[in-house]
Amino acid sequence: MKVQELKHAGLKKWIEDAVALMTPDSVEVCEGTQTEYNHMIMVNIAAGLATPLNAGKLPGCVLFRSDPSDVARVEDRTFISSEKESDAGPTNHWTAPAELKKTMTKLYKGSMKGRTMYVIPFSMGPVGSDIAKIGVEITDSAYVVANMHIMTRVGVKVLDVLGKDGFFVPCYHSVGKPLAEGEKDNGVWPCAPMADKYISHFPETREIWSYGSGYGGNALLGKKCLALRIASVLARDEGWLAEHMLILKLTNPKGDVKYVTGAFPSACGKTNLAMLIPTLPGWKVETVGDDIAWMKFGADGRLYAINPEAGFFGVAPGTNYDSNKNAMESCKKNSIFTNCGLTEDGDIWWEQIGQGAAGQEVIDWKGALRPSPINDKPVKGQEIAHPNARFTAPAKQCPCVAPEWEDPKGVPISAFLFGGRRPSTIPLVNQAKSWTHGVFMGSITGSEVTAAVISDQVGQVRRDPFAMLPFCGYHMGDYFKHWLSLGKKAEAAGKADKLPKIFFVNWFRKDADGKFMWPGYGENSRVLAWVFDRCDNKDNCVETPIGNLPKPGTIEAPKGVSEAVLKELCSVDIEGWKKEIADVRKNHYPKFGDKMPKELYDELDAIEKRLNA
Ligand code: GTP
Ligand code: SPV
Ligand code: MN
Repeated sequence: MKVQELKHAGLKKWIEDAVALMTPDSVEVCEGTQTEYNHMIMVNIAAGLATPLNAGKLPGCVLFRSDPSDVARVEDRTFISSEKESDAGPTNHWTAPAELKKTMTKLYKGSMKGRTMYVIPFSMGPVGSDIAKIGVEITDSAYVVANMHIMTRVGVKVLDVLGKDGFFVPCYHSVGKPLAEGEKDNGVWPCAPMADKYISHFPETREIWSYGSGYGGNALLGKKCLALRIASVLARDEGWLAEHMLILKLTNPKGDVKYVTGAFPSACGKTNLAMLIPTLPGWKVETVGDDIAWMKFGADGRLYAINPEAGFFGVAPGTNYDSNKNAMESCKKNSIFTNCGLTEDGDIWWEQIGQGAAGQEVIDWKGALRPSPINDKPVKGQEIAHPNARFTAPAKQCPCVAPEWEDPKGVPISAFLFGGRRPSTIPLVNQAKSWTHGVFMGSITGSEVTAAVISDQVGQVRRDPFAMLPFCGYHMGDYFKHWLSLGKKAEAAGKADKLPKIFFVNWFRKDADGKFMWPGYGENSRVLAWVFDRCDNKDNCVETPIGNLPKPGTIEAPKGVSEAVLKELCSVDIEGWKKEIADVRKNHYPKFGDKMPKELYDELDAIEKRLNA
């Protein structure tokens, strides 16, 4: 479709201005059809950027290899550019909007030369739903267009909802690699050097400007940029929640249903939990979402969640038929693989995929030919797939997707889980004593940093409040206040009992040999079942200084876990917790200065007192 055919004058003007600035060779407005998707894939194959995979094994699938400098989110190059620095807060990078726009305008000048500008109208959330938000991304990357087709709802149907003057979040994206006359990509992933990469958000004007990266959350702007950073600001202003949370439907053996969300930092198990196959007989998990939840209060006082996305951008390494069969099934057709290994017969391969490569040589994510891996164990620094290699798969292909996953009303949430990779101290599961205590738990969430982000902190524990550290579009202290205010509002309305119950979980405790003490994956259903019963106030917990822990016997030890280990996982490490509390008091809360809510300091004092009693 041509720009001239657009009915929305504001949208047309915005595109025309971008064309004048970025000077692409041509412009195309995306219609969202299958033909268009196929064309995008063909364009990428012709440019040498995509390799078609074995159509017998993986029909409709392709593999991309990105530039080694462009393999994950770049937090150091991500900006929250509010008018006032104090509104971005201490955990975000900030530059004044006028200055940042000046710098980026220079970069955008002529940045699409030799390329096509694609205009992608997209809806986060089912098209036309009250909760959905519309964005329009302009991009010079056919890889981005193909991924957005899977991850969001794209095209004419979105323009219809937008009408002549509807609101949309304008999103600029350029890979920052203009082509000279006659120049082609020729198999080289286009992007700009690190120092020129910018992932910028202007919360007041609800704009996103991204430059220099073609990868994941840096470039698919509906996901982290719109659905979390901009949406968290909208949510604060409008009284709802935009969170880095999976959404799952849990059914017990009697057929009773509860919906649970979970906020774990990047690459800490959201996709896996959302698609879990319970080892506990009679229990069932179905997927509503695997990464982001938007939640609004219903008239009944309950929080209703929708998944704003339409696909999964999932971590490939570690995914196999034992750990996550449903993810493997989701991406076996019509999917895009990025930075995975390629076998001689056109199959994908990655570390911990379940087996070696059956004698076949493989091409690694950097394009080098490697001897056949005899097993699937990762060798640090020598990985065949990049540790943040990903699959992009349509959610509707997931065998366990819940029938109501696209219900525009959303699903009523009974429990929130917070968690992260914590090798010590933090128990398997712990229920908050109150909403405020739950907000406290969310606020002190920490995790070992994973390969989902380019950082020199990988492997070290850092605080990642609510798993939103890289995704909160405003001051984190104000964000804590927003969470507290929802509890107060519910209380004032006499509906505090309708709020979700809050839990902290940890699948990643390690023993003295550095081995995981809990098998995780399907065995996490034991914890989900305990949470389910907690929501019904069953007599299955003991009160402790840090919260409600499982009563002995209410979680049965899975195979390979001794009673002693289970006991250790479900008890309070008093000395460890004293250190935890001291660290929060000294190194974490003071970061937020006078924006740090007093209620959370009160919780800290109360826990400290109970630990010392
Ligand atoms: P993002 O997409 O980055 O937000 O990640 P995510 O939170 O969805 O994480 P995901 O489920 O993709 O898991 C990331 C990695 O953790 C994978 O390699 C998984 O195999 C591994 N993992 C997930 N769940 C568990 C678990 O219960 N135990 C252990 N040991 N590893 C897990
Ligand atoms: C994450 O890092 O939390 C992701 C991957 O889900 S990305 O979309 O690249 O942000
Ligand atoms: Mn994520």
